[in-house]
Amino acid sequence: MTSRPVIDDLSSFWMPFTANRQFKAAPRLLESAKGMYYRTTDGREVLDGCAGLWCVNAGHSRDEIVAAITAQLSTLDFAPTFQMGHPLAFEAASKVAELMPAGLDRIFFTNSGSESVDTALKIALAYHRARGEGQRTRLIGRERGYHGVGFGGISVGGIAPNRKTFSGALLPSVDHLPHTHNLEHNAFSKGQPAWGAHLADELERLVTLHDASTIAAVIVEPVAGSTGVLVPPQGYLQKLREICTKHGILLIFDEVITGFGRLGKATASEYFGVTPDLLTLAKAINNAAIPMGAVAASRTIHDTVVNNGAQGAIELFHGYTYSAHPAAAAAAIATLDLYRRDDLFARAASLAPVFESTAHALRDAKHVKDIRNLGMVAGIELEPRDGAPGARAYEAFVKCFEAGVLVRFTGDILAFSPPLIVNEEQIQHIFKTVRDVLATVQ
Ligand code: PXG
Ligand code: PLP
Repeated sequence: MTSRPVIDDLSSFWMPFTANRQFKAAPRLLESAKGMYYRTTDGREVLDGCAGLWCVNAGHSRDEIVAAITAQLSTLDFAPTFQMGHPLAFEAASKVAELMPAGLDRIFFTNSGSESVDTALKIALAYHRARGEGQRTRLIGRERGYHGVGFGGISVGGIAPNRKTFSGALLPSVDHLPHTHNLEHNAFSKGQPAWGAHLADELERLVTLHDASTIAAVIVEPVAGSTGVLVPPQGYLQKLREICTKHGILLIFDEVITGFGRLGKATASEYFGVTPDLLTLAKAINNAAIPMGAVAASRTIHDTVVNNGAQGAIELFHGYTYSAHPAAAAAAIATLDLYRRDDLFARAASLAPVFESTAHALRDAKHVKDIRNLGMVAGIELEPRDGAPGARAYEAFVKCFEAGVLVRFTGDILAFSPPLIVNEEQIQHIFKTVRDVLATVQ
């Protein structure tokens, strides 16, 4: 591939979730990618330890996906899906539905995880209204939850900096469960921690406080990703499911990160054996080749909303210009075929034990305070530097990048979620690089 000159004006692009001034003073630019590797604008190979942003589960620039998108763009670039359709939209929905837990086979397409979350919250309200319980408008999220950046998502979300600036304009009638993270009880847990299922009982407290008749839905990430890999305690999700069912509250699993093989099954729902009523997707749905997200709804929810509309009337006043965009739909079909052909979810399941032991081998590395993992996700929490929270993990992230390994960091937690095509040697290399880097970090 020919190298283009690095652009010298970085000022126009206002970068998302970035320290803009710091970045532009010392940029890190990626120019191409193939399989497990990025290539930087200065020609260095960087092993991808986090699947881009937890999204490129089949590895980069896969020929089958690229070919599907290219062919689609020259055949049908765009078609409306408001009162119109195109075949790939329906085919992509059927393929997604096949991978969902039994009963969640009605698929609403969006363009991102944030849109999926806001869509799921709105569907929950629409469902209750359609069945004559329109007073159920309260939404329950969880501390430390990340549900994207829409007003709905930050309202149910529980990451303080994402909410603070906008606190006066968040949705009314929202409450939060406590998060499940507890190092006193669960430090260095491998897989699901033993302690903490009782934290789901806090939902009963919120039901008593607000009354079930006011609560529409509970939304949680089955495994919280963005906030630093928080693995649910054994039995916790089952309990949440029981309490929601008992009180007629919808359970939404935000599977934007866990969707499509991250835990070794298509969904976390399948992995844990707990079925929500609504399930949000994005990221790996089409290997992140074109923006796309989706909400999988139970047939009951779909039928209640759709069958309650008057004949000839729109049943749900919601949708995006690019819902089921032809190129995104083509990419999704090609991606889901690829996952199946290469048996990537089973591959993730079979790599998970090596991934776990390799991650936990860093227990005695400098600054390490906790290591946690499930499937092909791991988090390494560092002792924060005195008076400078986040600075140590940032330094580790930059040094790893310079050493040729891309990791994510959030606060003082390093997160790992490589493409599912990763091999054992690459897993060893990722964690060895982190160990070596941590030894040099102040
Ligand atoms: N829900 C969950 C559970 C997510 O992880 C979103 C919603 C929002 O998706 P969009 O496509 O609107 O970004 C996410 C996104 C990180 C990181 O490094 C995580 C996300 C996005 C960017 C960075 O932890 N998660
Ligand atoms: N703003 C304006 C003025 C619009 O016309 C539209 C869509 O028609 C939107 C926002 C929403 O855009 P999208 O459908 O891509 O979410």
